[in-house]
Amino acid sequence: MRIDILTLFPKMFTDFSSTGIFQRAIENKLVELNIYNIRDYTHDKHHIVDDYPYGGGAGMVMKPEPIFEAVESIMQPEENSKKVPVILTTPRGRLFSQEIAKELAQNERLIIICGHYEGVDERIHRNLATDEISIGDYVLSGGEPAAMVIVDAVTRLIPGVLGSEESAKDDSHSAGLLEYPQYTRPAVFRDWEVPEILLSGNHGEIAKWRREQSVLRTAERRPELLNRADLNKKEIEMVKEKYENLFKEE
Ligand code: 6GU
Repeated sequence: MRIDILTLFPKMFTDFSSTGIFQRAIENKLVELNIYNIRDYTHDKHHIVDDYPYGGGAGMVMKPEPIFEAVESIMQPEENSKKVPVILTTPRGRLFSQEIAKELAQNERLIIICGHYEGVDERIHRNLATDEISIGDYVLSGGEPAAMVIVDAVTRLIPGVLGSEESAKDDSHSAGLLEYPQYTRPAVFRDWEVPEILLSGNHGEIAKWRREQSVLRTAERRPELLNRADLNKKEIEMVKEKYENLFKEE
């Protein structure tokens, strides 16, 4: 997958792309990450990328010309450029999720424009972006951290990016449930013991315990996720039972 990021702060991406799974994914040619400085697509002496909002008000607005020019120039050699999603990171976008990550991972190319919270000219929203994504209900001063979140979540879904030992299939959210507790050695640390079942070697029982832990943890912390999770009758009973018990103790 080729990912092109348009930003006013290209330096923010240097460590990001040269660390951990990206470095390996890039070396193995599974991912190509290109960072473009929007300022390089201006033609005036001062390389101006923002301007005052028409109608007045606080803050500056990102100008349309350099962003349109940047997107059009990096799409240039591509015959199927109409199929390349152009994602604008913005707090008013659709809320990012594992589902959206899976959807984006199907593409051969992605273009991500890092917006800034004062806003980008509406013509970028309407006539250039094909998708608008927010990573949560809070305000960031720029879309760069959001772009990193999207790129991280998407690239780890590309076949071959994760080694088998890092398999993504048990991760929190992949089955609509939070992840079960993980332990490593030592078996006893400061009097805190690893649950006995994990030392038993009984893989069937371990899998059962983990699933149960995932369900209970999700019920406790993110009950709204349970509606869409695939629970069987026994699991639904278990959640109800535990919740009743919790209420009784209080
Ligand atoms: Cl994508 N951008 C900004 N500026 N703030 C955000 C966001 C994005 N998602 C949540 N808050």
